Amino acid sequence: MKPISLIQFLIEERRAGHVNAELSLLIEVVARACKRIAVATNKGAIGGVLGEAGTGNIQGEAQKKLDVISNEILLEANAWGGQLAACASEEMEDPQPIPDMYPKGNHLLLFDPLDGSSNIDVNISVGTIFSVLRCPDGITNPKAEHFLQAGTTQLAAGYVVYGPATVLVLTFGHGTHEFTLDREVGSFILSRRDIRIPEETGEFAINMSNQRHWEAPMQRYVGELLAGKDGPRGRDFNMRWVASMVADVHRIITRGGVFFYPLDAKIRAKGGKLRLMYEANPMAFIIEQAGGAATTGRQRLLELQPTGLHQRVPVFLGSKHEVEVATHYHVEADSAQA
Ligand code: AFP
Repeated sequence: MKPISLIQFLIEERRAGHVNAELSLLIEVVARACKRIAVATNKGAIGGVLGEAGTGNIQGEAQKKLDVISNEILLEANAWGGQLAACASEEMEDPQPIPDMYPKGNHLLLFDPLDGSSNIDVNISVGTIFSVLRCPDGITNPKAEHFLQAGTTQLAAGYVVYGPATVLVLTFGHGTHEFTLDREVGSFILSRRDIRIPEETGEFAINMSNQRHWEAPMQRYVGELLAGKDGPRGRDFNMRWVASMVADVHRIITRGGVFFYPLDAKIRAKGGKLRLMYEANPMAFIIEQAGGAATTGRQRLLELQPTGLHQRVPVFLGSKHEVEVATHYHVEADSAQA
């Protein structure tokens, strides 16, 4: 079969009425920016891009040089295209308006430019996560409040994983599709259409070092997985944990599994570890469109009404059955306490 490039795929999606011209152009621009980030990450030590930038982001986390470079690449690529009203990023406190010299569009773009960047210096996969929203009608200079839309309103979401291959996974709400970067040709080529995540799985991902801080229902759920064949679940489970959410999610998109970043006593005051607007929501959209489930442990992630641009939430996502079991344990424990 003849390879289908991302551009061809986007034209097909336009013809099918799944995207308009503006949104399809926006995705092309984001994909092009991600190719530049792939080049920068691939250079590694010889590109002089590894190590700390010596600055902190809005969350008070140390920024890597590649966090700053990736953020600039995405901002610069998206400023002039005419599809956006503003961008928001993990690396910036407030949304960045589109400079007055460029035309403005009616979309809002949110991104985590380099997720898992603490892994970059040890040559483990990292990635970019993005989400596209519609700019509310009549708003020409969007502020943070205009981005605070529930995940169900996302027009598109995607991630790019910079691993042994550079892979883009994308949804417009009509299935989840994967594209692999052909480095010689310089194009993303459709490698899997309409991905389906198996509903059952024997593989889970969680940072076990936080176990003593978890809530009782999480202790119960993971305790049962660890008990294996002899426990109440009657089967053995295997654990995988990369600590780059993009890489962990990509494994789930490829062979099933579940990923948890639950609430724990250490992070309770912050609301969770992962960011709702540019990590949890886009991943939840991608996972649901592939037949998986995504919750906060208590409710469907995509239905959560955001209260802040950098809001953090607990995240449970992946193969439907396991997400449902873990969520059920939390809901049941809450109602027993009520
Ligand atoms: P960084 O981008 O700072 O490396 O954070 C990555 C991340 O947000 C997510 O990709 C991982 O799942 C999670 O943090 C791992 O965090 P812990 O090591 O604190 O469990």
